[in-house]
Amino acid sequence: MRFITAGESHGPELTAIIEGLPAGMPLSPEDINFELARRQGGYGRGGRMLIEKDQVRITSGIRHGKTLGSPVTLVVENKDWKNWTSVMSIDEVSEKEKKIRRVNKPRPGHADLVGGIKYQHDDLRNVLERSSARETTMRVAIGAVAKKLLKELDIEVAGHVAILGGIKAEIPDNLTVKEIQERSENSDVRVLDPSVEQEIRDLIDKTKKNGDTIGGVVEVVVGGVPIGLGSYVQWDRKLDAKIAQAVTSINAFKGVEFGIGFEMGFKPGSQVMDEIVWDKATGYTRTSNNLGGFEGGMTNGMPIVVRGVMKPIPTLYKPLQSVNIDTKEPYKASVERSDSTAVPAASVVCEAVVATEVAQAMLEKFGSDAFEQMKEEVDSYRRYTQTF
Ligand code: EPS
Repeated sequence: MRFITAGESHGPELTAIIEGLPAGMPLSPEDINFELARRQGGYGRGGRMLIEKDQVRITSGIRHGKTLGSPVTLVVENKDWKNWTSVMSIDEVSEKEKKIRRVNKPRPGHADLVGGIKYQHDDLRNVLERSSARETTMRVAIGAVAKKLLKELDIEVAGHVAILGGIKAEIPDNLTVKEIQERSENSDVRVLDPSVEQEIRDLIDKTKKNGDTIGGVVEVVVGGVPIGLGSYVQWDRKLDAKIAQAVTSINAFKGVEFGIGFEMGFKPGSQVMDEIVWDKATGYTRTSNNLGGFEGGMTNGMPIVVRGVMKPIPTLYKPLQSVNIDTKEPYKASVERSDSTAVPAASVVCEAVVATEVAQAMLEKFGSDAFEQMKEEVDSYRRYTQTF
């Protein structure tokens, strides 16, 4: 399966094309709209989310509720476009009109300056329109399709916020993937620990009042994964490496870890490796999951546990020092409408990108022309791994 996304933040539409889905897989716009709505929620979102109500239009690849095996095209309209028709016009506009909402004071931490230098853009808006996290809408739409495929194969994905603005939410032991889904869904900051919710909301309010922003850490758990997705035989076939790339490709994500992650640097091997047990009912399992479900770049059958860190959003209402690219004079950076935090939404995006990588790995390992055939192969492989 491969995919590509397109679209500017204030352009007419966002688009994604997905190729390589098996034929005969059930898929409806509701499956995708459900995930799009989840991404739009979360305490701390800015004014734009009051304008948008993301709804997908599927324009190819589905007939009578099932995939055809042909490319699936997804389109989401930007409702805000009607306020930007001249600024974002496809057609040439007058020199005077070109100056409206021109960006010439790059924001530190955003792609503005480097993108402008690289693509020789006189107006840095040409950079920020595409480098905007609006793009994550389509990553979530693609992820919704991936999640649908995984769900049909008894693989479940859940995400939650582990840290927001330095406030740590407890992660109770032994929760099932379903329980993680339910708990984070019931929290407007997507934490599993309700006792810190108010403290987090207060911090978001205070941060907003100060014209500042906060980041955090999100965690995604994938349960029901067969043993042996990905491969140790070549560097670019390791599934944990692919997931790491996918996570750090989300806007503002700067780091990723699996299982107990960077804590491994503080512990001896005897406290890190996950001991192997076998049982007739469950096959091979582990007594712990410190490695987050990966050995040698392959899934080991334990839940995948991956965390990503999101930096605070670089658009600050209390702007930082920057330079005017016209005069080279020191200047305060441009202020664009933004969110004080998007970490709860980012946990939904992280679920989507991880699901996309796992779905791709499933399609690589199992016959992927016809979905019914794929399901049979997955079932038979699961029986094989249990008795190996
Ligand atoms: C974003 C800035 C804001 C966010 C946007 C990402 O948009 P605007 O400039 O229109 O207010 O709301 O996120 C989305 C639109 C979205 O759908 O998540 C940015 O600069 O990255």
